[in-house]
Amino acid sequence: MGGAPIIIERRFTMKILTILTLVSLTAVPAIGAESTIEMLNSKNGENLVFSEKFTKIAKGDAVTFKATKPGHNAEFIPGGFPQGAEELRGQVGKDIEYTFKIPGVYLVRCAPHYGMGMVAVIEVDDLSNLDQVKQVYLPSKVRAIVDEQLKKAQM
Ligand SMILES: [Cu+2]
Repeated sequence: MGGAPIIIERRFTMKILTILTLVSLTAVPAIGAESTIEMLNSKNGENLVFSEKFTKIAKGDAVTFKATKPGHNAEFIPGGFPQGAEELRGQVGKDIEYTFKIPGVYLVRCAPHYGMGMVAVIEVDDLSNLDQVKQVYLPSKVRAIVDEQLKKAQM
């Protein structure tokens, strides 16, 4: 009878398939959280603002900068983000989504309203590049807002 080896082979194949299935299931990377920061003309009596001035998220989380009102954009302030992070440069009037892959502090501005203080601070996991961010040149109004947010982040 030549039946037995075939059954053994099938069982073995099933075991391999089960193992492969389990491996592929556990190998799927965790999907990060998603949040939205709106670009607004006003909020709580303040003009030209992002809906959140400070946001803390985790590595792998994504943020959509939503052009709720036209005439704004979202982009990183030069030098105001961790080394090695991909640039964020949204177009005026367009939504842009960005996944934060490197821990640290990110400074986001709206280019048209930068001098008026339209900025947002995002902390990803930690404040590892705080010294670098403190040394970036910022217009005085922006510096005041950023420092206030960083103070909150350190509490
Ligand atoms: Cu703006």
